[in-house]
Amino acid sequence: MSDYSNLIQAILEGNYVRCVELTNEALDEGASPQDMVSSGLQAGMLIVGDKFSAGDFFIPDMLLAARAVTRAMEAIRPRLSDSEMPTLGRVVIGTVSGDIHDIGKNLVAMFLRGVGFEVFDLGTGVPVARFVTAVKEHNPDIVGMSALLTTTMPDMQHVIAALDSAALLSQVKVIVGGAPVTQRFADQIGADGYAPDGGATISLCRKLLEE
Ligand code: B12
Repeated sequence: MSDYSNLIQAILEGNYVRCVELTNEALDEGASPQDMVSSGLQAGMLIVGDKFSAGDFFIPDMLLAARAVTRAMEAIRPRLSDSEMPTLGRVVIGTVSGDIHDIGKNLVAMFLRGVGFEVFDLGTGVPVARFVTAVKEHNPDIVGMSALLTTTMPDMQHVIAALDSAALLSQVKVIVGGAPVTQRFADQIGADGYAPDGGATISLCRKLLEE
């Protein structure tokens, strides 16, 4: 395994030019693309997530780091087939029906992609039935729902009930989030987890997949 400390430093600095340079240099020197993704890019993004959760990083820092990782990933992609791409798991995510807020949901999706989850983003105003068909289509490990309105939060429970009726609930872990959502609400509706931000969502998803 190579030393990716410079690459990780460039990610933390949000320096995408340096990040792509270091990626290409390492590839030219024969570094393994898989190793670079998992020990370099994903490892760097995990640190970014922790710093965001700890309040040391803010949304702009996170966006810059995510851009650096995305650009480096673009350089690596042609050298990896889909099956070689290290993936931590599959996540279907969407904002529930009647709700058009997507900034937080997009951030969460970006965080998860950054650390190596395969994310299927269903967008906003996602009807209950669409979550169910998406689980059948994509066979995810995790279903994530976002709600920013107190009036749309109850839909999360409807999705859980619909997954249960379709006998799909035992196959997935359900996580919920959004400004009005709390751990208490998540427990009440029978969700498997709640996270207050993107960094915490990474830890939550990793923990749920270890169970
Ligand atoms: C931006 C915004 C809008 C934008 C949305 C743009 C967009 N593309 O998203 C616009 C202007 C369109 C909008 C519209 C409306 N809005 Co608005 N909006 C906001 C505002 C100011 C910020 C939301 C935001 O983006 N925050 C930043 C992100 C990063 O934070 P976040 O969403 O909470 O996400 C983080 C976490 O919650 C978590 N997370 C989020 N999703 C998920 C999912 C999972 C699975 C997990 C684990 C974690 C997680 O991680 C994220 C990243 O750290 C909030 C105020 C607020 N303080 O929340 C009001 C707010 C949510 N809106 C509100 C309202 C009322 C509306 C409208 C009804 C207004 C109107 N009368 O038309 C409409 C709703 C239309 C609809 N049907 O949805 C109210 C809701 C009140 C309530 N109690 O329900 C709020 C609270 C404002 C207020 N104080 O009154 N809004």
